[in-house]
This record gives sequence, structure tokens and C-alpha cells, in this order.
Amino acid sequence: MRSETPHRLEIAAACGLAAVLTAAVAQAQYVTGFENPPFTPGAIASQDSWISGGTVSSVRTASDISALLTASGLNADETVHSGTQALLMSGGEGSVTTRRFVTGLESETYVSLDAWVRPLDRRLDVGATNVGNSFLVLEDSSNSSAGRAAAVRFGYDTSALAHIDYATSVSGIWQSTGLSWDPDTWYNITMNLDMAAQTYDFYLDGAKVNSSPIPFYSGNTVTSIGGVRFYRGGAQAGMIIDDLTIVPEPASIALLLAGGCALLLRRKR
Ligand SMILES: [Ca+2]
Repeated sequence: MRSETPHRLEIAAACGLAAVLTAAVAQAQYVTGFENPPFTPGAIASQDSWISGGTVSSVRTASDISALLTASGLNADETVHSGTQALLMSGGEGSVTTRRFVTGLESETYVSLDAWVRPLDRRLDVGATNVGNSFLVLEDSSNSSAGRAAAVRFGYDTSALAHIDYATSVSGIWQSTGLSWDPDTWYNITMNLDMAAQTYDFYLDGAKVNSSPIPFYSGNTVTSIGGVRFYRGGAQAGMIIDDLTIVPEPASIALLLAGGCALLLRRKR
């Protein structure tokens, strides 16, 4: 029978390897909760390499968002998903694109985006009179619609039905999931991309939405991932975004290993 001590050492060694693996891919990922540091309350443009026009996209504190939603007659409720700050994309200005280049993913076959998003209802007091058409995109570094790979949208019909959509090769690009959305709810959006197959899977709150792999946005051929984009149409209600993670697939495996090792070590104690 093996003694406890060597076994524990082996687990510790495996944990060390998992930590090294995690560190190795740390350069090839982007993780943020929009906290301070590095973000200070105000327009996100020029903060942590983000690019955006105007002030519609701004990092704000939970209490600030709460005051804004209350002033608009909306339910403030949970205004950030974690920490004390989140990204608010909402206001009366024209359409706004907020994006950031993400480097180190160029040669990755599998890339994953995970984010928490709370879509908003109309904010009439600030001129955000329309609902829907706010979306998140994982794309290449070309800053063009031809470079878009995977995208999820909070959509809306003139028949007043809110629905969550994903982008694919269909005419009109957006495919409704048939699932509705609520302005008082945080949704966990996950898009797992297969660059070799040129498809992705969409998970809503951890449950896979699509039954077969989704062809990329508009049927685009996208050879590498190099950026993330949030879009809010002109005078539309918009959304709150928090806890964004863009990561190559091996990193999630290493993180799982690290988590499993830590649990094993704890049980051994
Ligand atoms: Ca946060």
C-alpha cells in the first residue's frame, strides 16, 4: 500500500503543472470584470485598450447605474454582476460600437467567449426609446462585418416580442432562438468557436441552445480571432455587461485541472 505522502506530492506536482499551463496561456486571453483598477468610472474609450465613440459606453459603479435606472423608471435591482463596477451601454446617442483587439488567439483552433449581460428596457428620459438589437461579437482584427464570426443579440419585434438571437448564415443573419429575454435579468452568454469547422455553439445560462453547430455570422470565412465587439443601435435601450472572458480552449482545461487539484489537496488535509 502506498503511503499518503508520495501520493500527495504527486498531486502537488500535477497542480504545479496545471498552474504552469494556466500561466502559459495567460497571455492569450482577456478577462475583465470592469473593476478599478484598471477601469475608473467614465467613458470606456481609451481605458484598457478599449475603442468606442461618445459616452454611451461607460464603466460605472453599481450605485451610479442604480441611480440612472431608477431615474428612468426602471427596476435597478442587481446593477453589476460582480464587484462594484460594470460596463453600461445605454443612452440617447446614435449607434455605438465598443470594441477591443484581443491578441494571442491567432493560431487557436478553439476560442471561447463568456460574458454576463443584462439587457435593458426603454429609458425614455435619456432618449433611449427603442428596445433590442444590442449584440456581442467575437471577430477577427479587421474591424469589418466580414470579419465577424460568432454573435448573440437581444432582439425585438414590432409585434413587441423580445427574443434572443444568434448570428449565422441565414438570410438576414439573425436566427431567433425562440427564447425571450427580460430586462431585469442577467444572462450568461457563452460562445464556443471551432475555427477549423467555421462554426460555434451557443450556451445560454450554461445550457446549449443550438442542436447542430452554427455556421459563422453571414457565412463569413474567419481565419483567426482578434477582437471583441459590443454594439448598441441608435437610441436603443442597450445593456449592462460584466465578467467578460475570452480564452483559448486549452486554458479552460488547465483551469479545470487547477481547480480539481486544489479540491484534491484540500480533501487530503
Ligand atoms: Ca464587475
